Amino acid sequence: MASNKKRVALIGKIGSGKTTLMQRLNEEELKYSKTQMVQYFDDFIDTPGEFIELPFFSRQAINITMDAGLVILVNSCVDPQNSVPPNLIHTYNIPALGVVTKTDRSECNIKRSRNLLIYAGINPKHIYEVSSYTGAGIKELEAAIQHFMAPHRNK
Ligand SMILES: Nc1nc2c(ncn2[C@@H]2O[C@H](COP(=O)(O)OP(=O)(O)O)[C@@H](O)[C@H]2O)c(=O)[nH]1
Ligand SMILES: [Mg+2]
Repeated sequence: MASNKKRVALIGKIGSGKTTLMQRLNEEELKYSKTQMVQYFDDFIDTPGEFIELPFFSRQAINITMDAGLVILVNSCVDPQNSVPPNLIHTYNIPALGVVTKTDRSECNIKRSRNLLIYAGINPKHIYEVSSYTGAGIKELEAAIQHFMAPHRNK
């Protein structure tokens, strides 16, 4: 039977680096534009930050997992402000990874990001630290994505 769960859903606050990360994982040219709606790609679902910041969108935020085999919660290490509710990730009944982005920035606080991801329900063993600009940590993240997505993509 064909699987509907072929995609990786990216969630996280506005400006956390979801779209840029997706472009890096897709090896696209990096260009900035704010994600205004849920966008489906071959391998990814990109979502606007409002999804997790505004309770109004929480149902749509759950719906995306109908089409995703993995959810990635993105947190920028230069953002001191948390906006993710505790244990948010447990509302998704699919595997989840946490990704700390922008590790190339000098004011980066990785420990704070890790704590916020754990607070959101991410398993500390499933947190990856990356820079979409330099490519640092991207290989390790790709391997983890492949691990979780292989069963869905081979169907
Ligand atoms: N220094 C740095 N900036 C980044 C990185 N990833 C994203 N950005 C910048 O952060 C801003 C928001 O990124 P974007 O991907 O649009 O965030 P989104 O709202 O979560 O989709 C943009 O100006 C990006 O160029 C990164 O790894 N390093
Ligand atoms: Mg975006």
